[in-house]
Amino acid sequence: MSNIREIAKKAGIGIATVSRYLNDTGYVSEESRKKIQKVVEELNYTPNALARAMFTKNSKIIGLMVPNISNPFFNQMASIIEEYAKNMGYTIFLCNTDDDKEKEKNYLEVLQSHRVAGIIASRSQCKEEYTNIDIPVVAFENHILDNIITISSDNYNGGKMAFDHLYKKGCRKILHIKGPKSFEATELRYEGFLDAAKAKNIEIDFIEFQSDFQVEMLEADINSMDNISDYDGIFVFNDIAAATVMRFLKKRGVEIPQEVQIIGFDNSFIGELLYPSLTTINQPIEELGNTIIELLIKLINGENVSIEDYIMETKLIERETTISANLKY
Ligand code: XLF
Repeated sequence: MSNIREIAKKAGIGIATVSRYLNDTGYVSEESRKKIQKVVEELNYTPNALARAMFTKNSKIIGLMVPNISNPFFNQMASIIEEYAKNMGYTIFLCNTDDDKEKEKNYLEVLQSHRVAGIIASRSQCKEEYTNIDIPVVAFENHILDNIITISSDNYNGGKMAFDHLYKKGCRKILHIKGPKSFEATELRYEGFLDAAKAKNIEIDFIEFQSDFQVEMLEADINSMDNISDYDGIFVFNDIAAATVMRFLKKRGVEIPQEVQIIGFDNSFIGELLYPSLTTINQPIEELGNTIIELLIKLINGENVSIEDYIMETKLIERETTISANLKY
């Protein structure tokens, strides 16, 4: 017998009413409330955390939606958020959306029905779906609605830095491998990169990847690039895609950085594990993760938080995929 049935039977009240009371989803007379509460106490009914959350409307669970958990950047970020949340007494409910609007919509419903205390929406593909949500939400990278805070790195400036670095290292025939159009962050990287190139009168070739990390997809994108070795500099929109590009080049016998220099974006842990190690633009993952969860908890606690864009500084991390000397032309 389920708990709810047991309570209903003992209290002599319909299951629907008990459910309405426990879930706070509709009218229950004062008399029935008292009866149900009495049975709850008699049965020593100890709801699990989730049920307690439904019961008290005050869960200590935070829904963390990530677009791609197999991307090292997002698994690093999830760990940082989890650690901070744990120290504040919260548990993370992890949802992997795969950048899929339908999956995100479903998770949003699940999180609401589980009465989570707050939601972190990373690289959201939805907008109006968030309109009537009465749970605090913060966004990472993609903007959702005007009343939702967005946190991100300074992607535009990061894109500029990536170009300036390749240029300083002597690259003149440059390719940018950009992210999908629905990623606001990588669109800004692309714009920053292009603007910096324009300022130096350099034409950039570019191609667009369909995903930020699904090996088969990245490899399919790369395999269509016959002339990739014609370039002397490549800026790839994130580190994990840069790793795939490096593998492809090395399989073709192209020397990195002697023949082509590569720069990624993220400074996630894989950059240092690659050979040669990856020059990249640092996103301050720790600061981003901590800011996201800190702001969300403030909102949960009803503290005053300014609704604006929170943008964290990016910086260049020089490693072995770009040459060590600055070339002067
Ligand atoms: O959404 C962007 C694309 O990929 C994100 O910041 C990342 O760089 C993480 O790898």
